[in-house]
Amino acid sequence: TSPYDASMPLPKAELHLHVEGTLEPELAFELAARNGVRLPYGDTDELRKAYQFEDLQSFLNLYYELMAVLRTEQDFADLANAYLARAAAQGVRHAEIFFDPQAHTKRGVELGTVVEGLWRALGSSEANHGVSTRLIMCFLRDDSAESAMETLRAAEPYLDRITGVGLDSAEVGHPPVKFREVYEAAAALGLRRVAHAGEEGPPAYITEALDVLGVERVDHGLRCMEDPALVERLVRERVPLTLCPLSNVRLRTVDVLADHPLPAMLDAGLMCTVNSDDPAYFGGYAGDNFDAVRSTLGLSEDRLRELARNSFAASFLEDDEERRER
Ligand code: ES4
Ligand code: ZN
Repeated sequence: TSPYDASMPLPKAELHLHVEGTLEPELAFELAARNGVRLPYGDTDELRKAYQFEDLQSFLNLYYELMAVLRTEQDFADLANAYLARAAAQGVRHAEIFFDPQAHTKRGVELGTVVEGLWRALGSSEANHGVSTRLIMCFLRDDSAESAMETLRAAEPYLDRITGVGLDSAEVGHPPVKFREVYEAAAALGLRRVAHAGEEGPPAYITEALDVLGVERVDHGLRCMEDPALVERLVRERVPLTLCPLSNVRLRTVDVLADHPLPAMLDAGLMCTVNSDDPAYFGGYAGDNFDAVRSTLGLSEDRLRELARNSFAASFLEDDEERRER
């Protein structure tokens, strides 16, 4: 019950974070130089000017373009280490980190390079940053189900380091049911399941992610608010939603932060968490998202503590680990 103190950020877990979305312009240019990759931007200022998005797709175009600089294990290690240092400084004690294997394998970067590289950072994160981690492999929903299944099979040698699967990229027109068999196979391998749903897509995609894919959490889930019966179900089943307020503003899912439905969602009894999504692109890491909803949405200290508590409760940490992190 201590008053808010910005010098002591609230301990929290980050549950919705794309590691490729933590690529800051400075690191992008450093890696481009190291790998002899030419970026179509003169410098970091010019690149930053490209960070004005109309919608999810306009962001994804830049997100995939900049991945060209990620080529070696060390690149992925440097990327993840930079994220973990920033996250730790903002009170993140545990991070469940998404990565997009197909975005790399289709450019000729092997899955092993990605996983081994990320693991160089994640494997020593508790010691180096005081942040425990989990890795969640996402399938690109605008690629085929066959490609997703091939990716799952290719990941089998690395499953000791991969906790779960997710579903991301362009949502509309790519309903969860497209990935039914892939998620069944993932479940059979003992993987945890999450999926983006209801970011730009309709509430029906949230229902489908729960019923067809068997997800334990819904990433975003914002548009559930259009369907009162769905809200009631999500409340009753205590389905965690990993919201990303600054992302929603930058991708124009909400007009301005002051209009964000987070307060109404909490009032409805939904199990919300606050996360950063692609912090290098959307103007803030986990603590910045907490600060923004605190100052702009006027959430009480109790609500902020509830959000932090939810983040650990909705994580894939075991109960004993969870108590230690908090
Ligand atoms: C993403 Cl904000 C968002 N939505 C869907 N897919 C993504 N991949 C990276 N960021
Ligand atoms: Zn996301």
